[in-house]
Amino acid sequence: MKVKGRVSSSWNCGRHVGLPLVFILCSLFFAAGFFASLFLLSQDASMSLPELRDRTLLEEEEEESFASMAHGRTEPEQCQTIIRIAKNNLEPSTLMLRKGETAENTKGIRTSSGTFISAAEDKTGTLDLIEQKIAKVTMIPRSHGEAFNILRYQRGQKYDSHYDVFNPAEYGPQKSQRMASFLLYLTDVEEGGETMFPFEDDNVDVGYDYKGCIGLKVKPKQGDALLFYSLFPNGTIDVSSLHGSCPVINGEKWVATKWIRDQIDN
Ligand SMILES: O=C(O)CCC(=O)C(=O)O
Repeated sequence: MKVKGRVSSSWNCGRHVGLPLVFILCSLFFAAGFFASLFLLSQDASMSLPELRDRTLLEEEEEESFASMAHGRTEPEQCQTIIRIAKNNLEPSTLMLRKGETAENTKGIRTSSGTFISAAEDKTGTLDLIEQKIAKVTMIPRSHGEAFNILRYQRGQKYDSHYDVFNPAEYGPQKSQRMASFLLYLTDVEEGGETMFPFEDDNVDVGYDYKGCIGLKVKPKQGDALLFYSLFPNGTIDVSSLHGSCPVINGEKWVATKWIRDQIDN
């Protein structure tokens, strides 16, 4: 009771300093809070992901994170080179089909264009350098990586949420699995085109509309890279790795994806 009395007396300062001053101060506090929250909301969601670096240097708590980011580690010229070599070979992106699925009944799920290029095919040596860096940060040998899938999303194009691993119960027996995915953003995107993780941090919503653009959204920025794992060390699927690409609203999105398998990729 005593404490209560003291608190209420301090809040009654309006009687001494006058209501107009109290009103002005309250308005100032409200405005400051309002603009601070707008500023925080406008921050890139990737800020909450730990920095991607040599994994031996990760703090214990960061090791538990399912995804991490590297900011601006690839030069704009290198990004441009990759786009230039991919540009003339683009074809509509395809999907691995589950039992019962056909190209027709899955139309619209993945609407980007893309092409596969291995580091050996790139005479400029750019993909070779990037592949070396990927092997270093993931500590998984290059022989486990598939060829780069270079993707272009134009306005309105997207990839609905999906897993990169192929659950044998849905896709049949698999020789190996995509255990990790490394995405290198080759362009900024004016609006939209975020990589989204609807179930980030095990925040699983079974009623989720898998076509929605929700959850943790990573805004593409040229030269940034995103790494996430789809399998736990015991080989089971991490549900948090559900991800997709929100539709591009303005601009064009280019991204180089490297899928890394749990076995040598032939
Ligand atoms: O484009 C993206 O941001 C995500 C790409 C993706 O999900 C994939 O290639 O599996």
